[in-house]
Amino acid sequence: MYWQNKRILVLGYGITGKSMISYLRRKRAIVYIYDDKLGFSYPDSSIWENKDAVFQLTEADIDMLAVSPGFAPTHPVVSHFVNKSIPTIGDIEIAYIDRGKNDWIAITGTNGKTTTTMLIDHLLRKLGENSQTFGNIGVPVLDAVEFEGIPVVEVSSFQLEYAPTFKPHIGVFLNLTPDHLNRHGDMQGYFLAKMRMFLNQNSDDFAIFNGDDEWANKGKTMVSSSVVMFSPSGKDADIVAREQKIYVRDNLLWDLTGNTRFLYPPYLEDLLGALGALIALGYEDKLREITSDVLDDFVFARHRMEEVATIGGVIFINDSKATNVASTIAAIKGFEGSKLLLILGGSRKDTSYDKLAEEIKRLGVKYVALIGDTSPDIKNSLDKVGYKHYEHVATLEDAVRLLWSKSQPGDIILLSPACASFDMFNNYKHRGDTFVEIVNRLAKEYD
Ligand code: UMA
Repeated sequence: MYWQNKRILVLGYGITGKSMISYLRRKRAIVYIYDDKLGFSYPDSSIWENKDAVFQLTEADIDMLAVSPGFAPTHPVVSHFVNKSIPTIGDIEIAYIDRGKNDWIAITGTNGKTTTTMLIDHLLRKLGENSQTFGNIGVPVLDAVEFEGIPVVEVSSFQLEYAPTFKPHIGVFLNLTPDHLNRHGDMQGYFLAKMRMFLNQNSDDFAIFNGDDEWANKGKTMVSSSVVMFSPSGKDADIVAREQKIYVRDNLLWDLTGNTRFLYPPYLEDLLGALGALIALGYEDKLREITSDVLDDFVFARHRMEEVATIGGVIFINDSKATNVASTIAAIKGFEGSKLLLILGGSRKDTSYDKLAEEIKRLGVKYVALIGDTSPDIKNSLDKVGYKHYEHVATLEDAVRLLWSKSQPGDIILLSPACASFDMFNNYKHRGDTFVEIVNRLAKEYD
């Protein structure tokens, strides 16, 4: 009963915070709560006090901080207690300690984490295993403590900042491109946050790295675990894709000919990362037996290249989960630019939009609607490359209607904002759902 009578201050009253509060209370910890929006709450009290009350607490009152991932280590409440040498942990750390098993499969990277997590879970089930997804995908990791099967966890860099001893048996590193730099300072800081997951591993564990990614190649030199490399572009690696086929150490595993969903480059990368995890677990022969047919009933996550509707021959796609530049570039590369009308913009993350602007120009994207806090920054990048087919609008609805007025049958209207959503929405799901509502309204008007 490690948590019994421990005085723990939980930061955040969202998905993670609520899950930590109920878990720790069940373990008979003494739980204080703090949230910027709600204030401060003493144990066994249902009253929210003024926020500042939290700063009255000292090391004599609190044994530990249980931090939700959204709180940066520089948050004044976190700093207040870290300066008093109070340890900080998060839900992954608590779940890891209490589960006490070396069977975690964890997936990290900038883009594709959710799809890869879902693919590993899907393939394990097809192989007759009992598995379940947890973590950043939206399911609190503490639900994994009592889970009898294999936990497959999507892990963000934010969560890893509060998971000092967490060690997955299998860790997958998909890719690293600029994101969350306002939190991690620079790419090196972001990289090291992701690498934390691998640094506790030993030679009995496996680290799966994407050989096509420059940062993953750096990562593989830093680990003590067994390394499995994969390469979507067919470079020398344990698992490669060549001419629509997947090979494991030169032996054919799966023939993907005609499988347009998984030959789409971002998904091919996710699939190879997932196969890396399964092959490390010893499933190579069984995977060969069940063939790639097992992918046919895989359902992708919502808000990721989700086809919403076709109105008057114009296809509307919701890619609200594209909260960074790399993700949007990957999305638009899959289309012929001249037919593409794009909604961009959202809240700031200290990112440059120059590369995205270059791609928009190069592909000949038909029109861009800019929304949100970052629209002046994106405008500057578009101006720099001489791209002129854009307009600022106030709302997502205005953006959809503007692009609709510029479109013709055969075109694609894509929400792939390259930015977080917090300036106008609660999160990317809220933004995606709003987009779907607007498109459905438009469909009704058109009928
Ligand atoms: N809060 C503060 N101060 C802060 C930050 C948050 O008071 O500085 C409070 C908010 O008022 C709110 C609560 O904390 O009441 C929210 O906590 P949170 O931001 O940690 O979010 P959760 O609801 O706990 O959801 C988190 C993840 N969110 C973040 O990391 C920002 C969810 O990932 C995850 O699904 C969930 O835990 C379950 O594990 C979302 C995400 O955007 C999808 N992740 C980022 C990404 O994928 O890029 C990392």
